[in-house]
Amino acid sequence: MERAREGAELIKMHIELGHTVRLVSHRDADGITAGAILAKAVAREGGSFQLSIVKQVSEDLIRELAEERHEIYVFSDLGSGSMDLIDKHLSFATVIVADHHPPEREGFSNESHLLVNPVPFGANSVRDLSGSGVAYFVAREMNEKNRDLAYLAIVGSVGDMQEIDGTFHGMNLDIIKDGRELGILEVRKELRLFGRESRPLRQMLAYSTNPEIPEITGDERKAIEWLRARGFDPDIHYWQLREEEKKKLHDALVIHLIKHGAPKEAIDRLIGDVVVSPLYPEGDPRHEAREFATLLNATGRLNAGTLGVAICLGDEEAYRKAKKMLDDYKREQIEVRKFIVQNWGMADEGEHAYVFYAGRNIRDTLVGIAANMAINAGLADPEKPVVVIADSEEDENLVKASARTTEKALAKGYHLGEALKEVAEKLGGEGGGHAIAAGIRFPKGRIDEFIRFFNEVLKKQAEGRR
Ligand SMILES: [Mn+2]
Repeated sequence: MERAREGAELIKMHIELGHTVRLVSHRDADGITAGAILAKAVAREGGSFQLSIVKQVSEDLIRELAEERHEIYVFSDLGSGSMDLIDKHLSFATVIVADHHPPEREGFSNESHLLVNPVPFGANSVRDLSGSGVAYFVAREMNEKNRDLAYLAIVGSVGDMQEIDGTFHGMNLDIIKDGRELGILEVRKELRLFGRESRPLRQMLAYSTNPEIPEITGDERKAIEWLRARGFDPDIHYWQLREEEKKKLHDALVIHLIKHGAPKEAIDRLIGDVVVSPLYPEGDPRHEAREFATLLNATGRLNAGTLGVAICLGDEEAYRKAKKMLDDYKREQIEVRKFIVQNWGMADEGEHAYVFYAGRNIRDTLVGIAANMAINAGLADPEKPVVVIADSEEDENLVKASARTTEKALAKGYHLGEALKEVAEKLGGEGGGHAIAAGIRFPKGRIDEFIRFFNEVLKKQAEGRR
């Protein structure tokens, strides 16, 4: 808290001097809420800010930020792993790192740089406080009024799954206390499956992956049957249930899980802390912390993190825009699935891999998702890797491809990242990645060669294994 106070003082001092506060935050829900909290706090003091939401800190990013020549930089939900880079390039400015990731060192040696991070003081970075929580305490030290940002801080915490075991811990509890006192959030003991606000019960159960519900996850018809047999309307939303109906549903699910031998851990986590906020109406994804966090995460992944920040700051237009983006994205995914299912006959099935060339029918950013769909939809033998290729949107002479496979196939000795790297060298392209998921770009005219080389390299890998 002492560090948070120092950070707050520094920010306020720079605001008084008329300096623009340069905010840089991570692009997940935790980072987006952290950025929003700090932006709001600066604006509340009459200051101006400039904000970026970024995927990660690199030396290039820090160099670019340095070229902007600001007097003060505040990093949130990132920066603790880049303290040396910050010292190296931003020595001329005040820098505050408000973060919860384990830091490189316990503090900066440069006197104008300040680390606000609970980890060196004994906090557990994955459950006691998130980046949004650190930002919240800095904001609260700037102005008592910023207590009204407690719900946003908890949305970030939930985004980082700090209550994964079913309850909040550490300094998260102080934030919850603030929010409760102000009447802007409530913690309930409820069903922790995703979709309390926006999914009908049949989908809330059928899409449940954490935990998986035996015989129901992945099968909406089964979910409907199961709900009807217990007297529930499958089309109703969880938030619409009366308290005694919620209790009845919880009991039925627990019995179902026990009957199917689910691990005790899964059963314990089924019911737990669920945070809702009366700031938003029931049925609105922003009403419940997990749905809010999921919406923000999606804006980040679609490179629209600042839209997420605007949503946090109460911009209704931004909220509508983000929802439309998400709907479009989901619709596009459904279309990709349809295309690949209907045209799978075009796939080249080699001895070691399937290669599916989609041309312009699948966007080059969705080839990885498409490859996974081919596996999950049962089109491909799960022991054979799948590659989906699409024309590059940036360069008409290139194609972009993603390879995906299963753990089962990896047991044969395949490493897709290494395979694509090797193939890329032969084709004059760029490739690489993980064993189970990898990508490549290469000249469009060489697809036939790609198919041959890729099968050959996989064969070599499998033989090396034997
Ligand atoms: Mn975080």
